[in-house]
Amino acid sequence: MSNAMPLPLYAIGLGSNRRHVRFGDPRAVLLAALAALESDDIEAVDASPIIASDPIGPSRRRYANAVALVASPLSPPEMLERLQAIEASFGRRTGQRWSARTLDLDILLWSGGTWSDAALTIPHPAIEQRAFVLGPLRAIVPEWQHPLHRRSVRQLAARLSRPKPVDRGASAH
Ligand code: A4P
Ligand code: MG
Repeated sequence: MSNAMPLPLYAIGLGSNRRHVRFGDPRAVLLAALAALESDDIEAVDASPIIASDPIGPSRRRYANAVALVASPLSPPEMLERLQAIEASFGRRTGQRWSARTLDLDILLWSGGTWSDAALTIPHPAIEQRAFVLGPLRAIVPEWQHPLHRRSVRQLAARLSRPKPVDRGASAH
């Protein structure tokens, strides 16, 4: 019976742009985070290569980014809670107060489709705008259909990297 249903799949986005006192540079932080994700109830299925990406937003430091594909019976809120516990365990610098997080873990996609409550939105709303998400995602699940855009990860990545057409809104009529 327990094998009747495949476990839900989650695509988890990993990002870091700070050194960790023990693990080292952001790339090493992500390797440690990938290992920390695995547990009794989270099975690692695949992981993308780790990429270096230019920062989007206020920070000046370059990021390391990756995406992990995991199988887990956890519900989305339970998965978020787990990810936040892992983030917290990476966020502390020895001998100091809690500092800026070294690790950001986001739920990007879930095989159950969509989820929306005050604390959690799946798919992650910024996927389609972020090359540092779509690139690693395409490396492991190119055919995964985004449940709202009805396009595959491969198509979303191609759209993002394509030069934008000139807006001819007014003259189009
Ligand atoms: N939340 C809602 N939906 C989700 C979801 N699908 N997965 C809520 C995870 N969390 C979700 O997140 C704030 C709250 O979002 C959570 O408490 C949860 O209830 P956070 O990670 O604590 O805060 P944040 O990091 O400020 O938000 P977010 O959205 O993760 O930040 P961003 O916008 O992702 O900014 N540039 C590059 N190149 N690479 C990066 O990885 N990352 C950021 C982080 C900015 N620029 C970057 C990168
Ligand atoms: Mg986050």
